[in-house]
Amino acid sequence: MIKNDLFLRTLHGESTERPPVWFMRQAGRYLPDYMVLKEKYSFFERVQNPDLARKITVMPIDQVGVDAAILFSDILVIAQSLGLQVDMIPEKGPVLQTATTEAEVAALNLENTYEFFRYATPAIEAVKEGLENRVPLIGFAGSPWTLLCYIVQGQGSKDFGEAKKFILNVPERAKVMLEKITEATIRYLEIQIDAGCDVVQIFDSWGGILSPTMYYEFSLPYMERITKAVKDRVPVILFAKGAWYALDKLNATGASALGLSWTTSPEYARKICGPKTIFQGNLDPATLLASPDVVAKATKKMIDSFGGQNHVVNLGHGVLPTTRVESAKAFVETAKAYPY
Ligand code: 1CP
Repeated sequence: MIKNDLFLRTLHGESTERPPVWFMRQAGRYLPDYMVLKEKYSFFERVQNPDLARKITVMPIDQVGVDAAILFSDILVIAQSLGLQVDMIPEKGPVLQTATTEAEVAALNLENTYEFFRYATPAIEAVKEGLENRVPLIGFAGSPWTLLCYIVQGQGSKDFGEAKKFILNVPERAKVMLEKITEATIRYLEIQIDAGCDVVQIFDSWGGILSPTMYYEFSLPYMERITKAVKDRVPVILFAKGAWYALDKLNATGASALGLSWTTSPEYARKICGPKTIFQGNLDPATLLASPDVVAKATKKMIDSFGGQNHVVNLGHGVLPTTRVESAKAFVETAKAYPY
């Protein structure tokens, strides 16, 4: 039914003629046409208005030729669905109403999930229409730990010290919060799948700032629950940035593929998980700041080091806002010209 199903075939473990390619944060950030819409409409208008969500999500398919689309939205919608105010401040990033006290955590509201996400179904249906079955659509959510980071810290941070202090000082309260986020996330992913998302990815962007012991207690079990809840419906990709030490355990969750950040070598990942695990990644996003010929060489070398097959070509984290379209295209075209 989907014309270019290279990405889906790879996630199902089939051997393919070449690796599929897409990149994290491809739907916003750097395309000039996106910048025009960014000037005109607020962030959540772009997410919730079906016509804008469709335009933005489809843009990288038409303009850079990737093999999969990722829904234009944000991981922080889960915080909104729990009743917290989220403001996207231009040039600064998100600022959230925090929840840290016992009463604030108890007030995180799971009653309103379906009402809050009423916008999502028409938005996703519009995106699917815009894609005309050309490529699969990836739905996504943040991991519960990564959401807790923002809900406790109230904004981005280099070390998320407040979030770590919270799980250390009041671990039981933290687990109440993680449970609620997990439940809201499962519901939201089900909505995305019902509306037509073909694959889902969980972004554990701040997984790698935890020690292994803390990771196994505060992140992994919740990612595993989410994976088990939806994996029989669509393939699940787990991207735990920097959590190289947990690859074996992430691999045992039943996820279809594991995303790798650029600080994990493909050789190491293969040694831990074996040749059958499907990896996604992992070019350093800063590489795309270089000239197109440098990008092409680095991309080819990266693909070589995965050893052929069972690989989705991607970056090791989101594309940087200053990336030039020519360099993004060189990345995509190198993957497309890579014969197995
Ligand atoms: O108006 C704007 O352009 C604001 C910038 C922006 C955009 C384009 C934000 C604020 N979110 C998004 C979209 C977004 N976020 C997508 C959509 C698809 C795409 O761009 O391809 C996705 C998948 C995300 C996911 C996301 N949001 C993550 C996980 C991935 C990652 O990069 O680690 C995280 C951590 C966020 C939080 C967030 N939202 C926005 C910003 C600037 C941030 C980071 C805040 C910080 O920690 O400093």
